[in-house]
Amino acid sequence: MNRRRDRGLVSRLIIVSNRLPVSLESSEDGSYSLRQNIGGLATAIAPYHKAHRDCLWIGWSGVDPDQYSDEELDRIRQAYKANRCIPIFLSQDEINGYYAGFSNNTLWPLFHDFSHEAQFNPGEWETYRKVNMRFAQVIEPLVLKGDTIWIQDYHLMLLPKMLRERYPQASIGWFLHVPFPSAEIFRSLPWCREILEGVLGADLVGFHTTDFVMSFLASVHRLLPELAVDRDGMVRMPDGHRAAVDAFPIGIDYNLYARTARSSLARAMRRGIEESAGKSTGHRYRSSVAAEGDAATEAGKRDGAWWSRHRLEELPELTLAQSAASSIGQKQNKVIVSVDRLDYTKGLPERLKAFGRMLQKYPEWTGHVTYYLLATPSREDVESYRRLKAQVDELVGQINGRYSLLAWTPIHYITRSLSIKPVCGIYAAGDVALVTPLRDGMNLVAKEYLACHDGREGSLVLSDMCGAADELTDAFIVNPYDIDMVCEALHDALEISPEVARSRNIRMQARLKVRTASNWCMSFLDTLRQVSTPGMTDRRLRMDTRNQMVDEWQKASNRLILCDYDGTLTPLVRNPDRAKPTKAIRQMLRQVGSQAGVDFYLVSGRSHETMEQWFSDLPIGLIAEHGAWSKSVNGPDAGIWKRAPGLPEAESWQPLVKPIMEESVQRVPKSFVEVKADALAWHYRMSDARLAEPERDALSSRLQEAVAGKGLMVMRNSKVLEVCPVATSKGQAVLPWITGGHYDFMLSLGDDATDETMFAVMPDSAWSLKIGTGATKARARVLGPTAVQLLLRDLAAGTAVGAEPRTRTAGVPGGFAQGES
Ligand code: ADQ
Repeated sequence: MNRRRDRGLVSRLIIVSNRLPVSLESSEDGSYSLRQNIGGLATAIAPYHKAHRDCLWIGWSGVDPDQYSDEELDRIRQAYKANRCIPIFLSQDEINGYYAGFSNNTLWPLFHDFSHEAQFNPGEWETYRKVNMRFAQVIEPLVLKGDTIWIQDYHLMLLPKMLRERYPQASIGWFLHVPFPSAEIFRSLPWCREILEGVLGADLVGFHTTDFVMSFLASVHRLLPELAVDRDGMVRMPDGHRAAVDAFPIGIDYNLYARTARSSLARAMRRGIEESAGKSTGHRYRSSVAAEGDAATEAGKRDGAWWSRHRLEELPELTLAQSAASSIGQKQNKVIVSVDRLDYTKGLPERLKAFGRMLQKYPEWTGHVTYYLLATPSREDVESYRRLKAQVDELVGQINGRYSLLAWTPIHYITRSLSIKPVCGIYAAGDVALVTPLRDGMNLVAKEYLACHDGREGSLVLSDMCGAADELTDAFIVNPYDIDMVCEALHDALEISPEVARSRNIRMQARLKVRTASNWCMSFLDTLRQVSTPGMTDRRLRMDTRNQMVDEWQKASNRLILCDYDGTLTPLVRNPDRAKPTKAIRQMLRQVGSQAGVDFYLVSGRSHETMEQWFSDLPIGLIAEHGAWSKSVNGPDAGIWKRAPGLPEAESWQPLVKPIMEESVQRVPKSFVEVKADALAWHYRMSDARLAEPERDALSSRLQEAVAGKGLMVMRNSKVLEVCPVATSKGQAVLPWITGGHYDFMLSLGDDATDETMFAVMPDSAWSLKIGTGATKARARVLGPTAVQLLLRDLAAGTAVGAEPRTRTAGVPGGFAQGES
């Protein structure tokens, strides 16, 4: 029975993922508690879940129900419920078919381009379908009208359609954390059409990168040719529902990693690593390496010892020891780090071979570079994973056996699972991080490493087969299959000067600080709301267009932003005085306005006195009263309020118009008149619309009559009726800036009819963004102030980033240092 209840329009979020963000721990007294899981997904969404008291999270508990009595299971449910989590219990057969089987043995390899590892087992597919149905059945009684449901990852690809059939009006999002393969690979899956149709039950289908979006749409085009993709990039389903497909690159909690790297435990770990790598202790380590070098030289000369039967070149160990000794004092000791789950997608054997090749090709690194390899085994019951573990063990053994000195071992191989503090200690100790997956949706390790090097040097060698490479363009980008290329990049990364490494990091870190996990979460949910709102999909600002805008912004030298305030930068509120800028908005305006080559203007209908009071201390220009007043941010008139020429004097008309408006104030409770230097506005946002709207129409006619022939006009805006001089409009006011030829990037943003006058005068090459519904001349549309704030923060970080297009290291003339000097 459908027990869906009506809760009005309040939107509550239900998150659905394979695993819950918390794991069960039982104590000796028989009670149960829950521990927060670490990992990208849990870290990204858990803060939203915690902050919203009515947000629910549904997922597999990891608890085997056969191990517990009914009473114990009830207590476990209660423990989860206290954390607003609803556990799903799966039997061993279900886990084998749905999780270990179809998810991990079919979808995981296929989606990571390892089709040769993929198994196509109809029984496992059937269990996958049944478990997706189980999820739908658990969710069903919990869904209320107006709820938003956000489903995560490849384990639950059939669920969006199952829920759509139950709730045609629900707002459903689905996000894939791993790559989406090419149509050629995807179509080899016998159930590929069902999977696509399952996912397309969502209103918003999200991926990490625009490349994955394109692969997905290519599969839709090829496998479901009957479905049309409309000009807004939405897939039309036969039931009339439309699914938007877009990219949302996930971030990390930057401050958490930067802070944890500074914790005493992480600092102690870092010191320990540096000492054992011979970075800081120096003396004993050096004397041992030197002694071993001497011994090698000695060995070459003496007769009678066992090695005398060999020529030196047959015993490279001896020359290595000499080489290690000879580079003492010339080579600073360095640490390489990597942190992985032991999975074939992570490229561990290839990476180890590249490290081995570097020691062979550049023997001066012998004794002077230590690789800390944290690789925790996973899925050990699967044969291919066991084989991988054996291969990695063997490679580590070979390299260590071949190159070790008495006081130095090239690879420290750690297979334990470590918690966040030691992991941050390892990251912080690394002069170089070697992050070379053969395929990865995003890869958070690369981002975490950079956060642990906040504001300081430390080089990143990064595979271009992961989503992170799209954003971290200042890294040493490599093809992880190309052993020589990784070897060279590693050598270059070790040799790079600290100043250059630091400046590269600062650019990447500026971006990571803005594109955080919580901003990713906000951005996905904001877009989901937008695509679920009628009238909001037309000209939606998609990720590819947004990227194009950011790209043009970065290439420009002189940038102009013209931004409305109420309803654009900040939400519309019932009492206009309450729209005072928050600390976060002021901070953002300061950040954007203080960038070199950026002029930011707030273009508002508010009085210039209010604008002065709220914003005069910020490095931005102000245009007030729809253009009647303006204050430049630079030039000879910078900081001086100027009144537009030729306006009728306020004393000549305000005494006549104000009493007419005040009559309406008498008739409509909670409405009021705002007096500006060159305008009068009747506000009725706080009033009952049934009373206010007929009065607005009547007042509008009375005002039209009263101001006829006086050079004044009556403007109708969102819950405001305003009288102002004909000669003023935002469009008129911004003309001097946009026609001056000074700016090579221009962006205007606004939400109402007054802003349309601005959009109308923008040149074709400029950007314009409409906030909210309604006909518009703007180039693109976003939902509301949240999207505007995220975009402006991103642009501000982009100015700091100034990233070059992504290039693989080798094969580029001048190598990676190009453009650096
Ligand atoms: P994962 O496959 O989990 O995520 P990744 O993005 O690298 O891959 O995140 C791994 C997380 O686990 C990181 O937070 C890392 O610190 C931690 N970790 C890894 N190995 C560890 C070890 N040996 N010990 C302790 N901690 C370890 C999936 C996709 C990714 C995508 C994320 C988020 O496969 O491509 O980036 O989701 O969407």
